[in-house]
Amino acid sequence: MPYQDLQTFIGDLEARGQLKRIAAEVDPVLEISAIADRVSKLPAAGDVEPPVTDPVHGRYGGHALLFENVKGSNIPVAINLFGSYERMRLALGVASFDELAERVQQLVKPDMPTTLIDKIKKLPQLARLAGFAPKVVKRGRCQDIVHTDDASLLDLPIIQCWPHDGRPGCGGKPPDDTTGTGRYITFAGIHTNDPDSGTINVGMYRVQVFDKRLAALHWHVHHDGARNFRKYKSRGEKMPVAIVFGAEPVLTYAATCPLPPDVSELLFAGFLNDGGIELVPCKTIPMEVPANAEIVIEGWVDPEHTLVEGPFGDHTGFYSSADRYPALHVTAITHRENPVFPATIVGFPPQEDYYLGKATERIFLPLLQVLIPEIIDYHLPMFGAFHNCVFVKIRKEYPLQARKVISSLFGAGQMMFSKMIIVVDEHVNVHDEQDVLFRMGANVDWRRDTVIVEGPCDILDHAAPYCGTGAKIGIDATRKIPGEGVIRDWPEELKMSDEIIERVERRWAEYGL
Ligand SMILES: Cc1cc2nc3c(=O)[nH]c(=O)nc-3n(C[C@H](O)[C@H](O)[C@H](O)COP(=O)(O)O)c2cc1C
Ligand SMILES: [Mn+2]
Repeated sequence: MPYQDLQTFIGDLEARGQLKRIAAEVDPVLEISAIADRVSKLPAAGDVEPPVTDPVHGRYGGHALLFENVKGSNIPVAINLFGSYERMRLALGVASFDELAERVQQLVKPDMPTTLIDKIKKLPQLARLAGFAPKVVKRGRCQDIVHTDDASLLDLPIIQCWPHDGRPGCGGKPPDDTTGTGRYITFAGIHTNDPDSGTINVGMYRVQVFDKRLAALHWHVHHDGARNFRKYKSRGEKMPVAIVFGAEPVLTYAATCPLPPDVSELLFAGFLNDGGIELVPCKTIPMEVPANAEIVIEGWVDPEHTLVEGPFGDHTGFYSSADRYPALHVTAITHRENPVFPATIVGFPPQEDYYLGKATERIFLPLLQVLIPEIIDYHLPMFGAFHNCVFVKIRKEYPLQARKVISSLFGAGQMMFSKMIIVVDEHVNVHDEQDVLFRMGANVDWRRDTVIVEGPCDILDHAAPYCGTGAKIGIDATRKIPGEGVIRDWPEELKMSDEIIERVERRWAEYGL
């Protein structure tokens, strides 16, 4: 079973030699970030398990870090906890991501019960599904200590990641009413709800601190937090928001997952946890939060009040521009007796977020296959920073099937942000970047085999002509067959005969090589 709270996870990482404590005093402004950035580029701590097919596996990640002495706060800061394949696997409590992919596949398998006996057989499975729903309990350690009138964001060890963060004018819009500190909450689950259904959404969005009780919430227009916000705004009502640090590590991961809008991350975390997440009611807002969390910030968003948020050194490797985002008015901060404050930084890859993305790549493959069954596998290369590049391997059975896959991906949830999709045939190793780019070089006629379409883009894509919209390219690097435009005789790929390969294998020692 996965860890039930952040500190158990931290303790186990330490026992496994995956975590280092830093006793020296460090500044939350830039210093922690610079250390974490450097560590994330070191070889991964511990023994590297071989089965992962990613060339990045083991090369980066260093250790998880626990800063015990952070200037200006008595709360320690944990960073890079999920920042390697090994730690990401531990956070999810599995031996490999494929184990979870298999469980997801079982869940979506379209074998509807037809007979009464079949229905009865399915009952235990349905009962287990019901067991994944969150459960409300009376007391939670996240409320050991409650600050209301004396609550201050400035008491938390909130970090500044990059030098121009929160300084409009540096790659952003000119300053106006910004008094932002440049300090950002970076690794928390932002709890909002749908005012129609009450369903709680948990999304990981950065939050800039402006003052003791004022912050700005950077949820992208395409994400569920923004969707819930629009509903409150259209009702003319203020919106309750809770910012949650820690809790079950599977929930931190779930907050980054591309789930459909009406599927709560709490339910998905319950599935990953193999048991519902325990929740407690907040003290000052109508919202429920994980009982096992370290720290919770409660507050209200006034739909008419925005702040100039950003710029922020982002996972693209560039600063994302300043823009107006909703203001959060803090009403309470609750926490455990001795809490730990989790943070992350994003920047030039690889960083911690790379491994969160890789877990999602594996775990969500079965769901993508329900939508697009000819997909055998896919790979999001590190240099693509999630949205810039996707390699897809398909079983091609009819002309222009790669185009169909490209169009489907441009319409599939958060895959719609993909800026470049390269499709290859089933015998290609889609995780081998050389192999994929070799096919692209060899098999593509740029006029015949590419498609450029306009559509929604990632908000952080600074090359897109407008914020959030632009062009994406699909590249068909598969072998061409009749019906796919003008093709001459398509040559066979080189392959030695099996008989000779077998002979050379048998005689290898004889050659003295
Ligand atoms: C470290 C990290 C930081 C992120 N920061 C943001 C952010 O500031 N704003 C945002 O909209 N999405 C951000 N994301 C992406 C969302 O968490 C992700 O797309 C999630 O699926 C959104 O969930 P939702 O659709 O329920 O809102 C971040 C992801 C990670 C891993
Ligand atoms: Mn969601």
